[in-house]
Amino acid sequence: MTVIDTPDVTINSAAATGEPTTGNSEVLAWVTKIAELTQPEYIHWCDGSQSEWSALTEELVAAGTLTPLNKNLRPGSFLARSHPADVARVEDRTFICTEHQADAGPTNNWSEPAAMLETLTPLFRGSMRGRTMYVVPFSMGPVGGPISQLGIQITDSPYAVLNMRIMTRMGQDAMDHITPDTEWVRTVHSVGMPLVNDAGESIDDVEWPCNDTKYICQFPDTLEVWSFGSGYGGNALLSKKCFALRIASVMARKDGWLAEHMLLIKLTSPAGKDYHVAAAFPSACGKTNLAMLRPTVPGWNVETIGDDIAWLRPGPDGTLRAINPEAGFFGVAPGTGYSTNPVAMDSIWGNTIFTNVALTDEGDVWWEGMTETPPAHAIDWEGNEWTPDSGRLAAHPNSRFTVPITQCPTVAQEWSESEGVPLDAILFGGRRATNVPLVTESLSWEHGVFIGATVSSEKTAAQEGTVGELRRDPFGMLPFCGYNMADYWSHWLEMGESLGDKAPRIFQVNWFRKGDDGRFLWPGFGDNSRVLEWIVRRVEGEAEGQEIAVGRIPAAGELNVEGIEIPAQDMTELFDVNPQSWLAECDLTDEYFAQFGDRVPAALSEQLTGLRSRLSAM
Ligand code: SAT
Ligand code: MN
Repeated sequence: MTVIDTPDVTINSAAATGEPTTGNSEVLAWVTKIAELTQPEYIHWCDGSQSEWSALTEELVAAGTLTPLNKNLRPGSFLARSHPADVARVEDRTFICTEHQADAGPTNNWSEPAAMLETLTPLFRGSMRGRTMYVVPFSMGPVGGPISQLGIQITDSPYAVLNMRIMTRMGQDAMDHITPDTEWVRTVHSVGMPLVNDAGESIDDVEWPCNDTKYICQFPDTLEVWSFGSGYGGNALLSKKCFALRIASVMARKDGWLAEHMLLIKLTSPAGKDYHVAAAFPSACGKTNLAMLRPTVPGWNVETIGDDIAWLRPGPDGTLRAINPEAGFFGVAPGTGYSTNPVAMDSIWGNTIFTNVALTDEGDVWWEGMTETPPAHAIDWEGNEWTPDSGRLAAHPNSRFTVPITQCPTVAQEWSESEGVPLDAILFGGRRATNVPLVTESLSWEHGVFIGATVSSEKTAAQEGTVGELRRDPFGMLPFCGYNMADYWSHWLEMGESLGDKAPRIFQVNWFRKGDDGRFLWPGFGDNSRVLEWIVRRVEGEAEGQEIAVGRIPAAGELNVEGIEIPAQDMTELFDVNPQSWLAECDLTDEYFAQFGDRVPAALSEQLTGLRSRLSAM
């Protein structure tokens, strides 16, 4: 084993290496160690350049992993089809590895770190044989910014490298900032399909290599991620959920900030004043749509800063500052069309990687909901002939587009402001047919944290006066919190205390309330700007609101519904609070909290008691 101090020294006896792009001995030693373990044929140090992008896309087109799309219709864009069993995050294969199980908490899969490394080591041993190992330096947030963090991903997936270049600030600038005294996160990813077997014989590659065995492992104590067996999205782009949420949430707790599953927008009022709003929703509740909202209220403007992850940190002036640590969107394709999200449609005009959507005869992409009329013929996401009569979906329901945020026509100029934007309001929401009003302001920070902690979506359509089966997803973070969820609530409470009167206001929103007849009561989409307008007026002290048992709702006439037809009866139902049904929900909250034992902060138990007594007094 040689220590690399000059570019032309090979990194170990087995692997040839490109020129290392750093002199940082810690990085070099780590890369060497991973190369010795995984035994790649070649080591490529990524610089993030356009020529590197071109070379990698050409290579993947030749390998059949990528299909170039019609240059006239979708320039610079590619389609990837994954293995049909490698299409989404694998929550049951995702582990938080800490010494004590209680630190991972009851909502995470847990393993003791040494035991997990014992499991992982034989899997990674030789896992990159015959492949190129890519060293991918990246920054989450503007390089060198006060809220940003650095990382390196080692991967044997060039598809992951391409996506990382869109989703992060990837390349030499990030590497140059990884100095001996900077903290950086080490992430290792292998698709787990070596091209040389134990007998030393070569094996043919496939278009989408992966392994039936999958592990997505976070080691918060050592700031490491190890991911094995999957090439897909959140399993393979380790900057995203693994680092920016699971690892970062632990870093944030230590250092007094917050790593959140939130979109981030800038709102401008008719008076020309700017406001910044972050919103947490569970997956599939419309975060991307809200991030790209086109307001129907005249004079208001919404600009996009982020659609999935926000890092919030108190700034020098004591306000809570927010950045989007990512640089691209990894959006769900199905359901995205000009009628639902024209901004997203205009963002993906080109330079986009599509995964698991359908390919049209013209060489463009298609998915359910992209256009009203499906193409007469296409190749579906599994590579088979498809017509509207096939009785199958053309695109996988979790098919995705990866696109740089700079292509978003509504991107705010502040999207790359390294100091972050000052937050005025935080929104929590789920998909609730019953109980939860269209908008409610929390009565205090503690009450807001209680609302965040009890976020849920209904699994089954509920009947009148009853609550459907609830899937709890506190803060939309259920699969992404890197430590005990109850400790995370305590951290939120402490953040509120230290922010004091500079803390943003907390609101609960629910676009999905249904009437007795099963109809949505609220038009949603662009009309959600009406709710944002009320929220801003509350922040400005221009709207009084009306305090009810569950929080503060708009007083009669305060919600601007000019220009839309909402029957008076529907308006009443949108804000209706049925005490019996809410008390039943309080019992479910009690049951939910019980799994966290005495780690549940007293302030949240008090909030539950307070809510019950307000409901009982109705
Ligand atoms: O696959 S990702 O985790 O990146 C996207 C998602 O599931 O929200
Ligand atoms: Mn997400």
